[in-house]
Amino acid sequence: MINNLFTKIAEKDKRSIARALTEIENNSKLSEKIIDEISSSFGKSYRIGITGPPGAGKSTLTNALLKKLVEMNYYVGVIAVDPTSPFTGGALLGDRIRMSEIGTHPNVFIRSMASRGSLGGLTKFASEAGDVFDYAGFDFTIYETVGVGQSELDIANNVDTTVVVLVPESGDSIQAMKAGLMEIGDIFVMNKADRAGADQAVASLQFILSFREHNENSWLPPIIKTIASEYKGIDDLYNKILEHKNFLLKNNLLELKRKQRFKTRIKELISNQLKKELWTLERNNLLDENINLIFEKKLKLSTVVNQLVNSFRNNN
Ligand SMILES: Nc1nc2c(ncn2[C@@H]2O[C@H](COP(=O)(O)OP(=O)(O)O)[C@@H](O)[C@H]2O)c(=O)[nH]1
Ligand SMILES: [Mg+2]
Repeated sequence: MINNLFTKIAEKDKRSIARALTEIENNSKLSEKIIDEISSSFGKSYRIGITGPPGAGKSTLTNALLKKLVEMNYYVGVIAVDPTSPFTGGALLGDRIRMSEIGTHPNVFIRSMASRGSLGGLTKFASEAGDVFDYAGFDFTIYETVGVGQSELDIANNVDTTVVVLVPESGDSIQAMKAGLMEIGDIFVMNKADRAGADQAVASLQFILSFREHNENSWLPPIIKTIASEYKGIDDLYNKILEHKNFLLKNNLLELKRKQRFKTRIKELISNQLKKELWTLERNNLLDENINLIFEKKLKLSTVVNQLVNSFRNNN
């Protein structure tokens, strides 16, 4: 049964891919088996993160990039983690129709996620979904995320190239700087270049980026002007993504990044497992009692910590 599922995924069967993603998302009984199988083949699918403020044009850009990749006969998986995304039904009808059009193309698989639940769960799902696309033999995985919080930084750690999308509105770059987007971008896109002030916005972004730490060996993030709604600048974006990929390959950074991601994931899984085992009802009760004793100055904090750690160790 499950072997049949893997065969089907490897044949890029959309229903089987969807099924695997659902099992993983629901943390079902099968999910562990699926993850074990698919994570053994990681490496082929190139992961692109597209992030930026709401309304910057991330979905429009994703759509345009999808069109370009499909024209080149690539297979692409998309994970959209954006409550306002057309993928999740939050935006204008026109966008939604455009998106679902490309979504029915045989080379494209789109999965949307509302950013509910824990951040850890979100990034776990995002990276495992990437593994499913990888297993299916997809060439690219695109993640669309709203760049406003920690989850985006986590997702940036889980992709190979991070594209930060901004628009020529006053203060947009400053906002992005505050949100930490300046640090994570490998490529910056000034979208809506049809609007006034695009060149000034690029210049001020360039100025801000010049403060980013770099040396002669580091990648200098380019800024690209696009009009995503008119499919303009998309070739540039595509070429810069490939350039960044080649840069990573040339410097042996791609494999390093992937190994690092894998290590972080395994560590997280172990921490979660240990946490579950540690915080039994018994130890939770013990902690409650001891907190009172700390308040009454009858116990030291470090004593309580050591006691709990030791009780865990002795039981294992
Ligand atoms: N003028 C202009 N509008 C654009 C451009 N790209 C996207 N839009 C529009 O901006 C709005 C928000 O785009 P969307 O892709 O949903 O942004 P997201 O929230 O970042 O995903 C939509 O109405 C798009 O049609 C562009 O390059 N120029
Ligand atoms: Mg969107």
